[in-house]
Amino acid sequence: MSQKNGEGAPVAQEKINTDIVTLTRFLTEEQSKHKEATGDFTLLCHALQFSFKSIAYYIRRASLINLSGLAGSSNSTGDDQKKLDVIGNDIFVAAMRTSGKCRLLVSEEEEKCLVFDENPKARYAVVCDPIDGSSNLDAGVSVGTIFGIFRLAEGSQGKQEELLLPGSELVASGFTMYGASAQLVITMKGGNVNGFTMDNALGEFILTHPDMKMPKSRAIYSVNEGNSLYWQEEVKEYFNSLKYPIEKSGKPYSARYIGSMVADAYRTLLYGGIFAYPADKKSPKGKLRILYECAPMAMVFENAGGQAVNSRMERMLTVVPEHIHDRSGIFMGSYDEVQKVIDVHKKHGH
Ligand code: AHM
Ligand code: MG
Repeated sequence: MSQKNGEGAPVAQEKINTDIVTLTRFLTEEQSKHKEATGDFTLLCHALQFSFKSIAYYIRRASLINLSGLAGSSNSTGDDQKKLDVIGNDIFVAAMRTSGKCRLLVSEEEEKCLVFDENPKARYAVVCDPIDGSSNLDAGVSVGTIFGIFRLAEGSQGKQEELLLPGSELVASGFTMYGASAQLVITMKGGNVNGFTMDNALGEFILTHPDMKMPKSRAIYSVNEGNSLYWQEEVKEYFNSLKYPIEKSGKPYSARYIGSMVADAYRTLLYGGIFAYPADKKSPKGKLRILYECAPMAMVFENAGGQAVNSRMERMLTVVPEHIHDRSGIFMGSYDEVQKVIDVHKKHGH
């Protein structure tokens, strides 16, 4: 085919990647590295993948409904947002139940742990926040799903108490961010962090960010400063030290706070810096949930070369929740940035 003015290059000259690593291919290749693998974990991940795709699809559709809502439709925007929270949870629950590989499921949207008795031989437990940051949905801000996977102990009775585990027991964790495109970040215990981008035309997550490593330091902090009245002195001192550097040559840090953990975490992972939601005098246990928000994120950040600690400066992955919806303060980010918070706390005898 000859190229006419303004018609672009002929197909034969386009650079087409014919050897794409999809999430499905990635999981198959990972499985083949483990001779003992039965394929159960891979099947569970396929079910997870389906729930991410579905949630991404419904979030995009909901935005359209909102647009028509603004133009005078009888649908109240608030109602639709609430429905989307429920839809996200229902999609997740159905995907996990029907995977046949999930015995226990903890969701932020469910008061009790769901026990799938129909899968008594299933060896995995999943913890998740199906749509984190949902208070932002109205404004079209990126929200996401946070997830973690535990392998149940031999002889498990399928009881929710079995999930009061530290994040160091997670076999895999990650999150998706439903933004301009859907991004998926996943890591396995002791492994690399890999980032995938949803190709809507192919309907596949494509490996676009292999072996993600976060910058060792970066002058960006991300925290809800509206809570500073309630912060402990150490926390105030730490953030002040970022804003008012002692050295004359020192530049103050930039502030970036979206208020949607997945979006703040994804930016921090890519650009570096620190994300924090400290425990304070008003919320002595912090806001974010240990099992399905803090621990999965901590594993991603550590495996990408960063650090994550709670408000007592304990390694986040060692924190054991007292109940499935237990909360914790968290500081996570670039290695050197988190070290600065730890050092300020040490000075105060923590
Ligand atoms: P949610 O699980 O009810 O959506 O709340 C969690 C969200 C996080 O995404 C975010 O980091 C935080 O709450 C923001 O809280 P705040 O509005 O207090 O700054
Ligand atoms: Mg949440």
